Formats: sequence, C-alpha cells, structure tokens
Amino acid sequence: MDELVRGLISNNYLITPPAYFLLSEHYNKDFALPELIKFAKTRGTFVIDQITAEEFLKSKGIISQPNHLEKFLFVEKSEKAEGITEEAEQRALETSGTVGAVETATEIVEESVEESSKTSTISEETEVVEKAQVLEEIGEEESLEIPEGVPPELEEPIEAPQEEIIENFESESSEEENGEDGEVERKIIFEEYGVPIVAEEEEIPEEKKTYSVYADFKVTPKEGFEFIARSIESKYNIKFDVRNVKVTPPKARSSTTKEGEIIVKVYENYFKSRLKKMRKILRENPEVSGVIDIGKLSYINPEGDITIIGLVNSKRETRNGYMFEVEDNSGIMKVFIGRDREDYKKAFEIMPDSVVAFRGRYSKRGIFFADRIYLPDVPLYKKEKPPLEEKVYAALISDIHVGSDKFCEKAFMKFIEWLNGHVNSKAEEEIVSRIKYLIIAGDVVDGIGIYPGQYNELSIPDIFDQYEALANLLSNVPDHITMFIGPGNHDAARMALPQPEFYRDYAKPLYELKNAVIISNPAVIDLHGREFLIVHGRGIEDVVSYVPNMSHHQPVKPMVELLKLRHVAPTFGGKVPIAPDSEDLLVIESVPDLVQMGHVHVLDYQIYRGVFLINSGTWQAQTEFQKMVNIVPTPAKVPIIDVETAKLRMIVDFTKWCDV
Ligand code: D5M
Ligand code: FE
Ligand code: ZN
Repeated sequence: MDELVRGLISNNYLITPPAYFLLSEHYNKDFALPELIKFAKTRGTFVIDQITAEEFLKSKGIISQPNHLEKFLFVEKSEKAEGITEEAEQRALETSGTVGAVETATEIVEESVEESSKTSTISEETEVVEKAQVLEEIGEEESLEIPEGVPPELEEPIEAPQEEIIENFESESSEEENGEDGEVERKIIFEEYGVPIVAEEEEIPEEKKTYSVYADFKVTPKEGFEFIARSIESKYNIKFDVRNVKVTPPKARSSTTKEGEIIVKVYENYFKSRLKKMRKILRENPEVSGVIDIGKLSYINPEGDITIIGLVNSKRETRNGYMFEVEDNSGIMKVFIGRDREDYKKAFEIMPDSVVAFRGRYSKRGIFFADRIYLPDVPLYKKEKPPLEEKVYAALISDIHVGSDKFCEKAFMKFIEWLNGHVNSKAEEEIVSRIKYLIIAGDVVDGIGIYPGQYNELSIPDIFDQYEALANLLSNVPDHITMFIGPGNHDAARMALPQPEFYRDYAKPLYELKNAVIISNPAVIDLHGREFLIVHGRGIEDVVSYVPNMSHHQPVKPMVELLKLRHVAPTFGGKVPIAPDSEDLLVIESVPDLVQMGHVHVLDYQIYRGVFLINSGTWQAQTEFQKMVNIVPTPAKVPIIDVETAKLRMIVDFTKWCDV
C-alpha cells in the first residue's frame, strides 16, 4: 500500500481517490504527513476528500486556487470552531448537487433568451410579407416580435416538472445534512477520530476491525454436482475497451498557446469525432439520402426535399412545433418541425448534443423546415446468428455496493452458494451447471464520500477494505466462471465517462482474482459471437430529465432511448460528467445483441428491434438518500442470459434473504 495512504490510515484518517491523485505527487516533496493531518484536524474532518486536498495544497502555496467553487474561500478566513461547522454545512450543500441543478435550469432559460433574440435579428432583416408567412408557420410571432426578454412559453425549461422534483429532493437532502442531527453526528465522529498525530515511522499495532471483510466466508462447490460449463470452452473477446483506444491530446500550436485555446480544441475534436461516427451510422439507413452540408445550403438553395445531419445544440418548443439549432462541420442551421408532421413526436426523443438527420426543405429565410426526423437507431431486423453447439449461460449483476450497511450480504452469499451448485430445484440445477460468465456492471462497492450522509450508512468505512471484502466474496465464484467487472460512479475510478478501469491501488484485490477480467465503462464483450454492451448507466439519469414520460422506475425505457441515439450519455453539462477525450468513446458504434446497464437499482428488461436490453438491478436495499428521492430498488434478483439468443432464460430471486 502507498506510504501516504498507509500513514493516513494508521492515524485513522481516510483519503478519497481524487484527493489521493491530487496529493500523491506533492507528498514528501512539498509537504509531510503530519502537516496534512494537522490541516484535516483543524477542518474537523477525518476524510481527506478532493476539497480538503485542494484547500490544503493552497494553504501550502502549492497550488494557487482550488478548483471548487469560490464559495468555500470565505470559510478559509475563519479558523474558529464555528467556522468549521459552517464549512461542513457548506460542503454538504455542495455535494448534494443543488448548485449544479440551479445552474442547469438557469442555463436553459438563458439559452432561450439568446435564441429568441437571435431569431428576432433574422426577422428584422426580412420583408414584412415573407416574415408573416414564416412566423405563421412556426407559430412564433411573440418570440420574434419581442427583441428582449423571454416569451412566457420559454420561461420554463423542457420537462419542468421533473426538474422541479429533483431540485426539491436535493434541497431537502441538504437541509437534512445541515440540520442539528448532522452537526451532532459530525462532532462525535471528530472526537472518535481526533487522535493525536503520530510520526509515520512509528509502528502502530493494527486495531481490530469492528466490521467483517468476509475473510471467513468460504464456499466449496457442492459435492457430486456436475458443472457442464467446466467442459465448455470459454469463448470471449473484449471487443471494445476504452483502455485499448489511443486518444491523442491536441498539440499546442506554439509555446504561447493559451490553456483556453487547448480546451476549445479538445471539445471541437470531441464533437467532430461524434459527428463523424454518427454520420456513418445514419448513412447506413437507406432512407437517409441526399445529404447536404449545412454550410452549402445558403448558396446552393436546393429545390425540393433534402437531408441534413447535425449535432443538436438546442431545442425548444414553440406554439406550432419544435425549433432546433443544428450544427455540422460546415455551419449552423435552425430546423423547425411542425406539430402536424408525421415525425413530430420523434422530436421529444432528441436529447441535447445528440446527432440526428432531418429531411425537408430549405427556406431562403435560413430556416430548414423538416418533415422527417431520423434518429441513428438500430436496424428494424437483426440477422440470426449461427446456433451454439452447447447451451451456455451468463449471470448479469451490478450495483453490489459492498460496504454499505444496506448491502444484502446474506442474499449475495446465497447467490454465491447457488453458483456453487447449492440449488433448490432440478430447473435451477440445469441453469447453474451451464453458467460460464458473470458480468458485473459497476458500483461494485459503496465507496466513501459519494453522497451526503453516506458515512452513517457505511458498514465498512474504508475503501480498501470494501474492495478486499468484495474480493473475498468473489473468490468463492467457481473458477470455471469468468467474471467481467467494470466500474461505476461509486467506485474508485475516474468520475467522468468513459471510465477506463478501477484505480489499481484501490481495487488491487479485484485485479488479483484469477478468474476476473476488469473491463472499462462502457465496454463490449463478445461472448460466443454475441455482442454484449456493458455500461454502468448514468446516461439513464439524463434521459429521465430531458425526455417526457421517462422514469427511474422503468429504466429500460430510457435505455431504449439511448440505444436509438446510439450513445450511452449524449448530453454535455447535464447530470453526467463527460471527459472531453479527442475521440467520442461513448458512441454505440456497432449494434449489440444485448445491452446491460445498472445504476438505477431496478431490474427491468425489454427487446427492442431484436436487441435485448436489461437493467440488472442491485444488491443494496433502499438507502436513506434513495428514500428521499423516491427510488425503490429491487435488490437481489439475478437475470440469467442464454448466450445463444442473448435473451433472458430466467430470473433467480434471492430477495427473501435481503433483510437489512
Ligand atoms: O444510484 C442509485 C440511484 O440513485 C439511481 O437511480 C440514481 C439515483 N441517484 C444517485 N445520485 C443521485 C442524486 N444526486 N440525485 C438524484 N438521484 C440520484 P447510485 O449511483 O447507486 O448511487
Ligand atoms: Fe449503484
Ligand atoms: Zn451508480
């Protein structure tokens, strides 16, 4: 284990992965352990998170400005005890994400304002008669006539009710964190952990852990049980893994290139890459023909129907339809689709920043009037794949959340025993004997410092021990079963998508499991010629906030929307952080046979155009936080997939052992 981490732990301090990556390069060069501990102590925290780390580096003059919002700076001035409580409150507010939500809402409104004033400029330039005709068609006279301010219909962001609900939940959660209970809790914890600083060289006898990491959990395969899968040849190939893609960061043009220019370039490359990949997908659809670059429209002035393909920068509803701003490499165009058009409803499904095709006519006034919308989608029919010689099955799970006190450990242990042949019926015997793969799609541990108030719900408050505990459990999975394990947002991994893998220093025990293959999020695994797309699934959250009639309670519907957009998280600046790599690695480039996601903790599945989509649920019972946001999980159910058809064979239910 790393010296910095070991030193902190021996002093009863914890460190989050992002904080570790900030501090490790300066450790023993720019600061020593006692300084960091002293700093954490004055802050009243025993968890060194990113904010604490940044503030610490700043206090040492190692970095000039912490990354997080300026808001925190005022707290720094106060060294008094009350100041510390204030800071804790402020921090709770920050992590609850309330600020972010408000910002997003404001952005949408601002965008609408900008939109309406841009449109009005166009209207001023044109003749009165033409203007009246076009305005009538779009149904937008108000926004075009009023140069300033927001027309009433634009004041609310799209999907206003959902935004509202989320905001309320979030502020509720912050209140609770800031409430008196929270303060009392924090003080007690501080006393418990506020032990004197010791020199790092000093050997401290290891304290006996008050929690189990399942070291004693040992299962052996049931005697006499015939595992047919043992004699079936394993045929898998990781077809796509983020780590195998070489992304080249853009070069600075000269030594005087500003940082801002490089950032703009990175985003430009990212979106160019998205556009290119999506154009290719869209052009596989024979209906998408006669495609013209947006930039050429104004001088070609095409007569009749044509098609444009572009990235949707914004969309808003008008009285008579939907207005989009669409961009390709050559230009930007306003695209309107009227309510009376056959494809009008597809407009609901277009997420910000997704790429779609519009077919219609170009009006000389610089607006494209669309009749048809083509989402990238998947083909209507899928080719049958050749049958397999032997039946072989895969169990799909996700969101185990080891370390949470709501982790259904007994149920999970029963599942592992089941995999070892301890079954209840002949039907189950047939299934278990042919299970060859176990796929785990992220949130394998609960992590630390992930959501406000999480500490109170942790049974294992140390992330190393969480991975150790999970590895102890998974070490009992029979060795003829290959496990594929990818990260989620609770894991020690890069927060922004795509997530290449787990931070190895933290999840070492997983890497050491001999029958485990670590995969990225997203990843594509080829199992016996069938493509399984494995994604943790945070993109679902964005679909729920932007597309009407979507809910966390039925996660497969938003999953279908993502498949139609051929992207696992299309929207920038929404809930899901996306890393602007120079290549967009979140595009669903080839049509999978199966899509597995997790994240929302609800088992749900559906076949869409021959593709089997499934959300694999969870092993965590409802947390206090989920209670507040009305998430009702379906823990401890395991879907078993027949690899040949890539469809559901059965669901095994361990819920009755989930009694946490
Ligand atoms: O996500 C478990 C569930 O909780 C999933 O439905 C998303 C939801 N969730 C997670 N964080 C938030 C916030 N901040 N607001 C609203 N809903 C949230 P997991 O990733 O396992 O925590
Ligand atoms: Fe989860
Ligand atoms: Zn998650």
